Amino acid sequence: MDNVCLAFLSQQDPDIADAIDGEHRRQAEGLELIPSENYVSRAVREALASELTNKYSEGYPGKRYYGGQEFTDAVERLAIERARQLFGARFVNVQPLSGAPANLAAYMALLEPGDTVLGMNLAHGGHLTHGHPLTLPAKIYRFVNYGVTDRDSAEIDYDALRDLALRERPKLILAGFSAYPKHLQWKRFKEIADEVGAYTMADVAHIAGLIVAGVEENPLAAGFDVVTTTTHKTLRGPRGGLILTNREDIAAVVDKAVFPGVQGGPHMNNIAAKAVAFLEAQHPMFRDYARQIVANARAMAEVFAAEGVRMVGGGTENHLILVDAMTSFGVGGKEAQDLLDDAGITLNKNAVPFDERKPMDPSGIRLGTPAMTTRGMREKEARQVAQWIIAVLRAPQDAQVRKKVREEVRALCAQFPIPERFVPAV
Ligand code: DSN
Repeated sequence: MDNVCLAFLSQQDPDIADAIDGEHRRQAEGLELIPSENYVSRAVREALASELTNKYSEGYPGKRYYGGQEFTDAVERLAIERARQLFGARFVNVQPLSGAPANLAAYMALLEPGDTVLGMNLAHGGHLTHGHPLTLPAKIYRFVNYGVTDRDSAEIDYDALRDLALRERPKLILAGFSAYPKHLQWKRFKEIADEVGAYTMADVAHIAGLIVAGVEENPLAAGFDVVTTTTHKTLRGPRGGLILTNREDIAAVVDKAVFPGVQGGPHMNNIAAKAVAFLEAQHPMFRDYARQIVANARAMAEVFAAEGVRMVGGGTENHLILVDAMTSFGVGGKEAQDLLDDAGITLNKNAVPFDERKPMDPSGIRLGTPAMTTRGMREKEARQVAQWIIAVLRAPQDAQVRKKVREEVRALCAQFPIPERFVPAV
């Protein structure tokens, strides 16, 4: 067993222990390029595995329904205070279990059933929870989609968004993405929302780590009413969510929406792990990591551009790249994902704007640099990874190419082991 933390589990439940050990090895030996994934520190995992998982703590610090809260209150207060400092927010709710419940609670706080929301089209880089018809929010509220200008520039069409807002008179304008390689223009969103009297909400799940490091602009500084995020992407914490606001009136309704509106007892082990990750993110080393994420993504994009690979928007301004695999290599997104998996490189298939293929087998692949940057890889390695991707996708029939890349990937990963800690011990 490679994973030294499974002493009890391996004796009691070898099946689960073996599966976890396999995942441990997969992560250690493979190159992780899914832009929403990362590695947490050992300290975060210790908090996650702690006795706090045993405790029920419905309510908020100082206002719980059950007894025995002296330590849970301390944990949640620390998590709130650290998140406030990190994001420059007056009010933070640290209880959302992940991004989807955070968004649902934010909608519940701001909207009445039937209200209109403008959210970015999933097919243009938005997110399922921003109004996809299969989701609960879309059954409660009336979502109208906006998108990008055209196939090539792939910039949000802010003029069309303004026209849509004037026509639809939304109660809320939502900015955020899961596959968009450009900066969001928070001020444009805010101006349009102000013109029609709408609330502004930013879902910064992908770029939260870049925001707290000052690499991306903070929508709260642009006057946004509410910001939601996950904690496990660039922010490099445990799986979880957050809701932030500078408005006291909104903070009060957000707290009621999270509990009892959407959730029951908070997962206190998870909140402790968030607090640990926030302390790590306050360290100056986190800023270096965030800057390097963007530098690595640019280095990869430069190789793709030089080799004539088509990227949505022509490159990247953040941590992620959308490659049009179909146009560039004649290989669909699903096949590209599988071929690269076979070569030890994990990323995900993804639609490109105005994609003519189906969502389950779109034209694109989405890749990002947060996890490889956490391992300490820099531009030189990023350029090498881009060359490997090109080599595999240019030779889809050639298993020898994939075998060679897999061996080289494993050798590179051995040189850059997943770190156990990101900040010095105190
Ligand atoms: N599944 C996440 C992502 O990969 O972007 C978003 O929820």
